[in-house]
Amino acid sequence: PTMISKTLRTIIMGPPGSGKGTISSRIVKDFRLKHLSSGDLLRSQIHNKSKEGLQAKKYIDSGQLVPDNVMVQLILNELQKLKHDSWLLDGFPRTVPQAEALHTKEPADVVINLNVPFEIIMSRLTSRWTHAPSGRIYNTDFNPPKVQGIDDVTGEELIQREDDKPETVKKRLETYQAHTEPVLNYYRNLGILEEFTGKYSNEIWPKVHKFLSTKTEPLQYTVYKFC
Ligand code: G5P
Ligand code: MG
Repeated sequence: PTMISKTLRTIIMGPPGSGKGTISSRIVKDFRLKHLSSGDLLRSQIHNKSKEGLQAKKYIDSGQLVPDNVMVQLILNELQKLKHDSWLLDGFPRTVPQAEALHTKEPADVVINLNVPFEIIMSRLTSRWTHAPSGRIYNTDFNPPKVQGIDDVTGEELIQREDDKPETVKKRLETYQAHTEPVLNYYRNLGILEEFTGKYSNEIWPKVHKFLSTKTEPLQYTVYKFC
């Protein structure tokens, strides 16, 4: 008999620097899900100098949230293109009104929360290097590029995100506590929140893989050395 595979709609949440991008790239390697990162999308809009990008830049650079109406429109528009796909949404929703708008139009099946202690986040972000066009992430301690300052895949330059300066990171963490933590309760009440606690992505990853494998067939399981 042919297996009928239903689409799986997933959200990944967690404070800034908790490893959403890191875990997402592992998920899309091992499962048939399309990754949509609100931050990567905004940064590519800024790079292309689009109207939304120019509007968003001042909020991002100061560690504040882009207004809900802009974000909701942007993300729902992208999700329209993924109607028949399984997806993994990273960085959205970040406020209760965003969560409500998403729930009305494109409800998620599961929400993964990365519960990483605040103390260890600060140093991660200040040593992060990013390949802006693809969103590929490196860290001078955790996963350095083969050549310093250069993307492994394209050979292009890596940049430090404008909002990874210590003062801005502090502001982002405050914004998270004020606006995004309440979203966890929203999903807890819907009964679809799954929490993963740990200090390291390599500690969290096997648990995420195991959990997602109960929801959809994995393509493979990639093991990462613990460090
Ligand atoms: P973003 O882009 O969504 P944040 O702040 O939510 O930004 P961020 O910073 O991208 O999240 P992350 O994806 O959770 O963090 O973490 P990551 O990049 O994978 O890991 C962070 C660093 O730690 C990397 O260098 C990685 O290599 C390293 N690392 C990972 N695991 C480990 C480990 O185990 N050990 C060690 N030592 N290192 C590790 O949003 C940016 C802005 O866009 C706007 C807002 O202004 C926001 O501030 N925005 C929105 N505004 C309104 N509504 C929305 N929905 C919005 N979405 C975005
Ligand atoms: Mg990210």
